[in-house]
Amino acid sequence: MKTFQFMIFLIIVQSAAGQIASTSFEEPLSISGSYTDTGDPSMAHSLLDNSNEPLVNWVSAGGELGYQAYYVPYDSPGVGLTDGDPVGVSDSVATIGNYSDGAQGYRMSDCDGNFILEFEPVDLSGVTNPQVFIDFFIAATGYEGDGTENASGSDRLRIYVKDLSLGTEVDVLDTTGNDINDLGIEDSWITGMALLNENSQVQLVIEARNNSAAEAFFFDNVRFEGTLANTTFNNPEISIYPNPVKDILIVQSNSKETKEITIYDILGKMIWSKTTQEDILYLDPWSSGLYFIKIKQGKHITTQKLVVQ
Ligand SMILES: [Ca+2]
Ligand SMILES: [Ca+2]
Ligand SMILES: [Ca+2]
Ligand SMILES: [Ca+2]
Repeated sequence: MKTFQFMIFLIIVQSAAGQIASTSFEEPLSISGSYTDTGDPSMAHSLLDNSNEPLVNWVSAGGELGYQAYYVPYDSPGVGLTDGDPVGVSDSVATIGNYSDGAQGYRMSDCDGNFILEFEPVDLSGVTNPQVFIDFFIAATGYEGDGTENASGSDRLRIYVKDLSLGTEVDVLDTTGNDINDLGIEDSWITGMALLNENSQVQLVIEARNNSAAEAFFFDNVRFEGTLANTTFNNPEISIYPNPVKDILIVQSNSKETKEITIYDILGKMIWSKTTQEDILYLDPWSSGLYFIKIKQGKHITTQKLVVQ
């Protein structure tokens, strides 16, 4: 019961709408031409970037979200991406006229198998009303089959978000069960979206199956949005930073009075406590996630969400 009351108290936090993570595929260098897989097309494997070929992977440097590409063969394997295909980061607009945001996007064409793109997981700790958006463009052509078979005559596009905390999935788009041509979603940029779960770790995934140069899927402007808990205290005399925090937390105050600092886990269980006059706290290596920090200084008591990376 105490825990329950504690949680209600904590709902009174200032907040601000914002973008949590995004990519517009603008950071990687765009390289023209085809990508040629050097792996075995009869085996599922992660795709490697090759020199002087379009990049299929990206490691985030703190700006745009990263992503990793994989290939999964048909049940009866075809040539896959070993024959050289237009996939990966591109600035080519020959088919589409323009990208939906900026000069570059990501394309998946003539895969002769399944092209899987997994984005870097996104932490939704402390984010309320989280949502994901992604723009996609499906080139107008004669797709075959309804996508229910893992075969060359069964084109398919699925965009979904894995909730890594709950083990669930939510679709942004799934053409499985339909001939893509029957869905009326070709030849224009469409913004897909899905509602996500608060306080989860989530991962956007694209699964594309197509098998001709005319069959091409394009993607741009991926963004995770939501309302972020504010990192400033209601009490202006005390501030904490950074938040998210790794191991060193600064608790700064105008007053020189002793601070009683207590950290709780998400269930309201106290996991750490210290009475100090120092401003610098060296935190224990807790698992990443959402915590609450309570600071009592003289008559002031203030509680705030704390995200540990
Ligand atoms: Ca872009
Ligand atoms: Ca191919
Ligand atoms: Ca068709
Ligand atoms: Ca096809």
